[in-house]
Amino acid sequence: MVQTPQKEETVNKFEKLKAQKDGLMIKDELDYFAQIGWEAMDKTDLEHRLKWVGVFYRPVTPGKFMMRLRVPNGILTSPQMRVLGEILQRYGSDGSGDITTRQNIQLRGIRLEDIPAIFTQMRSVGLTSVQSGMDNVRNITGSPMAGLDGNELIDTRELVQKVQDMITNGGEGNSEFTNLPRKFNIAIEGGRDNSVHAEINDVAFVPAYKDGELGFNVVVGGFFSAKRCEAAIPMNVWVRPNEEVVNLCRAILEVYRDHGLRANRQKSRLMWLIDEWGVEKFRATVESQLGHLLTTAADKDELDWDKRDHIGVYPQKQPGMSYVGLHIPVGRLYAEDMFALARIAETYGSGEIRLTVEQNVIIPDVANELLPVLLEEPLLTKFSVNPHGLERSVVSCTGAQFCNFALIETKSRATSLMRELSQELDIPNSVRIHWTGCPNSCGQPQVADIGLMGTKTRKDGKTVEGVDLYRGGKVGKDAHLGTCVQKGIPCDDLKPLLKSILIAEFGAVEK
Ligand code: SRM
Ligand code: SF4
Repeated sequence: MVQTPQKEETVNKFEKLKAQKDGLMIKDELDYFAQIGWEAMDKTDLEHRLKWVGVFYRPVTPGKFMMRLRVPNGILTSPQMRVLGEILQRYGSDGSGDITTRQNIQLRGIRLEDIPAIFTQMRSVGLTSVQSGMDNVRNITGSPMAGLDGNELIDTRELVQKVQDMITNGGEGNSEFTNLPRKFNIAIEGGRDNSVHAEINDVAFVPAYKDGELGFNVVVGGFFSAKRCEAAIPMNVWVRPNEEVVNLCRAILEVYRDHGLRANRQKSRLMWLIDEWGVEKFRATVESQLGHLLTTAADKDELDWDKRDHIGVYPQKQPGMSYVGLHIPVGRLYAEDMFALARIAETYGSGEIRLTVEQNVIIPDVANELLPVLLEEPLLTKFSVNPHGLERSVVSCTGAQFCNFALIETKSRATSLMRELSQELDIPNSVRIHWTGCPNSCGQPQVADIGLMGTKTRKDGKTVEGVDLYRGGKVGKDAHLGTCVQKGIPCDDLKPLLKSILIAEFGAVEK
């Protein structure tokens, strides 16, 4: 069962609040909160515990909450997308939705008094937001092409769902895993191109053949934080693509919950425990938690392709079918976009809508003869299948519009700067540019060709918004993290700098 920290003097504020009342208990108080209103709520419940049900108080927009869902493997049905649109519609211009860097959706503008009704609506279509914030396991990512890709090795969909169900008790909440030392990220990759960024997860499964049998090698400890960023390291374990994955996730989470470091929140992610123990002891402790020995890792994994962005039209393994990847600028959706996506998915596809960690959308299962009509849909002028190379691969975290950690505005700045640059430059290939508003790195600048991390800097004697420049992030096969190469560039000076990098290194030419 849930462990609380051993020594009184080592207890930080967050451990105290979890020990006082488990965040999940909030679930039974939502009707009451809706009656009394957010201003009358206990401050700790408001600012922290609500996150256990995926509801985030936003100090930037008091009274308008953010709701973070869980979208396992990034797959939604059109009725689910329509329900999300209906929820947002109520909030008019305040209501928007963002596709996140974990293949997930966050809704904005939500009022506390509506939350009980929203949860009822969500439950009616099988959606949950439980355990999506604070010291819980985040949305579990999986191959966006699962079940569609002719070159796929393992279909990740059922596995991701099973792991989520284990952790969340089928979406209802599971107090076994609501008091982890810190957040926890899990990814399951079934293809060759490492579409989930396995290396930046606390636990990731990557396809590998062991003695001719297909399963997963397991890597552990990847994470980003303001203090430290690390790529995951091999756990020297191989598992079959079945219950073994679920059981291993459970055992790792139990070990992390019961032994993870809790004194200093800056040193609580899984890698800090692995540092302290060494990976051999970590592995042995997981084995004893499981009650059996684990199989040693296969010599090599099968991640041997460059990463694909899935934007455009591509054939599926099902004959006569294609999937259509739409570019959603910085992941932002409004209610009417959600309704249009739901309609398009039903009219031309199987009703399924998939999300990617690049904050884009895939409509699968489109019969090839319907493609010409689909490509004429008005929505595709907004969400292009063929965006300019500079707009195509922009990823951005939330930034100052809604996030109180932000040091700069990101989404609107990223959109306008990339639009300006794409009007001035021709470029042969897309360039992966990731914006993140602060060192927490939600926008993953370390995986980008060009990563931009918000900071404050000085210009003409004044403090201004600026960025630290990251370079060298490599994704797909042989992924490795980029590093900071230049600090404190005022945002006003960024355009000429980016232009010179794009011309010198990415083959861009002035129009
Ligand atoms: Fe994040 C905290 C947004 C992916 C590292 N992240 C936050 C908060 C909750 C802070 C807050 O309370 O305001 C942000 C909410 C802002 C808002 O209103 O949207 C926030 N993180 C996001 C999202 C929405 C960025 C996006 O625009 O896509 C992503 C939601 C993912 C999801 O669906 O669950 C998001 N965050 C990430 C990632 C990327 C990833 O998972 O691949 C990271 C780095 C990877 C990692 O965690 O190892 C990330 N977020 C953080 C951290 C630093 C964690 C640490 O160990 O220190 C924080 C701060 C914290 O947890 O204390 C943070
Ligand atoms: Fe907020 Fe910073 Fe994360 Fe951006 S990187 S969403 S600014 S916490």
